[in-house]
Formats: sequence, structure tokens, C-alpha cells
Amino acid sequence: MHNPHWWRDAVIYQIYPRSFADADGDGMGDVTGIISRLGYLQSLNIDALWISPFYASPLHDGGYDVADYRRIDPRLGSVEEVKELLDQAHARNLKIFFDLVPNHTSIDHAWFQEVLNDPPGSPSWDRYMIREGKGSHRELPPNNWTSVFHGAGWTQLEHDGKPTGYWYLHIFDTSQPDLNWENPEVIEEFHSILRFWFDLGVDGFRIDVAHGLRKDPALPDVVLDQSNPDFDLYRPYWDQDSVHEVYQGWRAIANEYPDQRVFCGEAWVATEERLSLYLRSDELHTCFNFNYLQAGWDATKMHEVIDQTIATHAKVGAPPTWVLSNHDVIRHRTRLAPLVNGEPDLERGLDRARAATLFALSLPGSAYIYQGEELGLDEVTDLSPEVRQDPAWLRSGGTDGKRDGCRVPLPWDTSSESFGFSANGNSWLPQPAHWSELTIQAQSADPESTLNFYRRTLALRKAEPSLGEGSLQWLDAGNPEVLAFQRGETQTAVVSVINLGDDLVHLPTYLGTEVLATSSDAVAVLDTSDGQHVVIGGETAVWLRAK
Ligand code: TEU
Repeated sequence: MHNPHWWRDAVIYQIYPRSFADADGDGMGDVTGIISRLGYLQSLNIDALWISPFYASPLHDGGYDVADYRRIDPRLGSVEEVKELLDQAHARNLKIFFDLVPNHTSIDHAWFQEVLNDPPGSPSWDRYMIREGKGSHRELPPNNWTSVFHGAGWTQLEHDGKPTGYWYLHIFDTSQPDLNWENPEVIEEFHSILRFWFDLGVDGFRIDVAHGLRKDPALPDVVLDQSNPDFDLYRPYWDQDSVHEVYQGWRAIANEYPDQRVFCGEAWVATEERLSLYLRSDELHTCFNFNYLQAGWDATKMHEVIDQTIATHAKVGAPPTWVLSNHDVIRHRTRLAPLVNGEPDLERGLDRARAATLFALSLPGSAYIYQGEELGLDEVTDLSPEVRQDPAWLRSGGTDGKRDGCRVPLPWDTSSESFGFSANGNSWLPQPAHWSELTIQAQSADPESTLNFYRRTLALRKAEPSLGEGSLQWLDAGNPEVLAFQRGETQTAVVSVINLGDDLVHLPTYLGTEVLATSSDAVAVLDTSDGQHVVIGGETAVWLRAK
């Protein structure tokens, strides 16, 4: 039966398509690869997939540089195959989000090619952020804006091989010119793109750089106030008030469809308050909550972020989202690992990652899982410079731009050269040898594996009426390094507990004595020596049945 509120507590699995499964053997994942693995995806007990861009692209930024929004990159598939994917996923009760990249196009997009061919001042130029340079020969950029991927944010346009004195803005790579969202043609075009994919049956969109579309029209220089911890987010091209008009227009289109179509914004903004503006009932349904991802392994910070998130989302009636990993950040097994002699301790990193995941999956709202985290994959930190493709790596001279390390293709089985990622052993990034122990095949057979931990946890989350949306009440666990809360108010309520400290903790009896789930089977025991109470290990989380 169709549930129009499915997205409010959905678990959404992110696929980075170039690295998921390669059916045609070219070393790059593809749409047919995803179709061939739908059985696996269903076995995870997730509700939906979000697929990072697979549109026609020169791949200067892994597909976040789109040359044609209505075509699939031929290396990854075709619109017909995507239709097949939608049909087969829907038949398995899985929803699908695509990824929309509205802040910029690729330089290969027909619109930017028109810019390159047309003389200065042509109407085609107004679709992008193009301005006259400064200096007597307009040889200097219009202002001091920089690229997120390092270096200047402006590049001078040439016409007939000569500098024009006009510069185009690229908040990301030079291959990603920013669109001019004041231009009605740009607005219309994206309305039409949304309808194109909604008509094909897509259930929703993740919106790339949702906070960046509108720029301060005066294009003032960036002035950073480093006394503010979030100073980097206060820039005249992030989170401008007028961006909300864009999403009001999009929401009206989504609402035209009788079954629910939804948006999830990627909005990096300074405060939860600012985030909640994107979530008003006539704008986006959800947004990623990066404050939680950034809270780290710190009880006080986690507690604070959870409270702020829930309170600000409640004001606008939107469900929060929880995310620990994605294709832009260091995998959370490595990120949360304590450093021992300067190196991450990956064993403890895995304990912490599983605990953080179990805890996050008990929070109210929806949750995101990034491909490979269900295998406990670690960040690949030793990729050689020749294989790296992150544009920020090149633009920073190798000091930043290490996002390839979380994009290494998935290990499926132990037998073949690319661990079954590709039929003939190809892989666009090399996989580390130790992943042979982390393959899906290896982990499927082991009930204690991270993969089976995810499957069990997600099945339980689905089955427990008090998890998903709803309220949360904090409980005192009697230890500053232990966080505990109850979901729901009935006898069937679940109590979720995480121990962020290193030591064993005897939990107070009133938290519950029936263990429903643990992040590590070795470390939650029922101690009956002095009445019944649960003992959990350091860096562990549990779900208990409320007393
Ligand atoms: O990421 C946006 C991005 O780069 C964020 O880091 C954000 O803009 C910045 O932190 C603001 O402070 C998205 C995609 O997820 C990424 O893969 C792309 O490279 C990028 O947009 C450009 O499309």
C-alpha cells in the first residue's frame, strides 16, 4: 500500500554509481550493474536509493559536472536502462532519488558552448555568472571569490583566441561554471528537467549545493571573520535569502504529482536555524544534517547537536536526517578512529563506527547510509597521485582533495581481481588488498560481520513501531560518557544507549534489561549477580527494551 509519508523515516542508501558495480567491464560502475545488484540492496532492509549523478559528463568532478541533464553518460548507461532500474526497484519496494546539480553545469554543456562561440554580451552569456574584470585591461577577476577546490573562483573568457576582459564564476572547478539563477530561462530549464525525470518515475532528488544557487547581486568581496567558528560559511555566495524562491517553485512542481515526490537538500549552512528555513512546508522536504556528522566522537557535542536538530526541525514540522558518511567525507570508520602513534586505530574505528551507526539509526527521522559503510570499509589513504581524480587534488597541489579515498569501488567477492566489482577485473581506482576480508561474499556467511549487523539493525528498525519518526526523551545513564534516550512512551519503547568512553559500564536497571541489538556482540551482557542489569563495553551501543 502506498504510504505518502515513507520519506519521513526512510533509510536511504547512497550509490556512487561509478564505484558500485560494473556490468560492462570497463572498470567504471554502471546502471546495469546497479540493476544486477538490486537483490543485495533489498537484503539490506533499506527503503530507498539515492544515486549520485550518472548524467552525460566529462567527469572532471565525478559527474557533478553535467553536460546534459536529460541524458545518461553512455559509459554508465541510457535513459531506457534507468527506466528499467526504476521499474525493477519499485517492484522490490525501493524508492529512488536522483541527484540534481543546479548550481553549475559542465563546460561541455550546450549552454556554455554557446557562450564560448557567441560574442561578449550575447543573451547566452546571461545564463552564467559572467562579469567584467577589474584593472585597466580588465585583466583582474571581478572580486576576490575563491573556488571551494582552491585557487581563484573566476576564469577569463576568450573569444576568437583573445581574452575578452569578461570572467566566468566557478565556485568549484574551472570545468563547472556557475549558472545565473536570476535568469528566468535557467529557472524554466530546471523546472522542465524536474518534470522530465518525475514523469519517468523518479521518487525524489538530492539537491547538490542547495545553499549556493543565488549570489549576493552586488558581488562584494568575501570578508571572513575568523573569530566566528563557522566563519567559512559566511560568504556572499552561500545561503542567500533569495535562494528560497527557487525551492518554492520546485516544491510546487513536486506537489503536482499525486504520489509523493520529495527533495533532500545538500545545504551547508552556519546554523540549524538557517537550515530550518529550507525545510518550511513550501520548500524542501528534508536536508542533510551535517552538524551531526561533524560532532565527532564526543558525548557533549553529540547530545547538543541532537537537541538542536530536533528542536529546530520541530518548529517547521520537518523530519531530521542523520548521516555519518558520504562521497565527500572520510569514511566514518577511519574518521572516528582514535590515533595511535599518528595512525588511525582501525579496529577501534570499526567499533566506534558500528556504535555511532546503531545510535544514529535510533534517532527520530530518516537516515543515510553510504555504499560500503555496511561492510565497515576504511578510507583508502594511500592512492598514488597518478590515479587520483578529485579536482581539488590537482588544484591544491596535492594538499587537499582526497575524496577519492572514499570512492574506491566496492569489493563484492573474494575470487576475482577487482573483488567482483567488474567482470574482467578492471577498476577505475585500485582496491586495497586487505578488502579481501571485507567483501560482501566473505561477510554474508558470518553472522557477526558488519554487513549482517547492518541487515539485522535495519530489519529491527523497520519492525519497531517506536523507531523512525516520533519523540525522544533523554535518560540519565549516570555517566557523562554514556548517552541514553527512550523512543516512544509505551511499554514497547526502545532505549538507545551509546558508551563513548573506553571502559565497561554497568547500566542502571531502569534503562531496561532486554537487549534488542548491540553494535558488537562481544560486549553487551546481562549481569544477574546483583539483580539484573546490562553491562556494555567501551565504544559500544545497544538498543534495550524500556523497563
Ligand atoms: O559538494 C558541495 C561541497 O563541496 C561542499 O563541500 C560545500 O559546498 C562546502 O563545504 C561549503 O562550505 C557537492 C558534491 O557533494 C560534491 O561531490 C561536488 O564536488 C560539489 O558539490 C560540486 O558539485
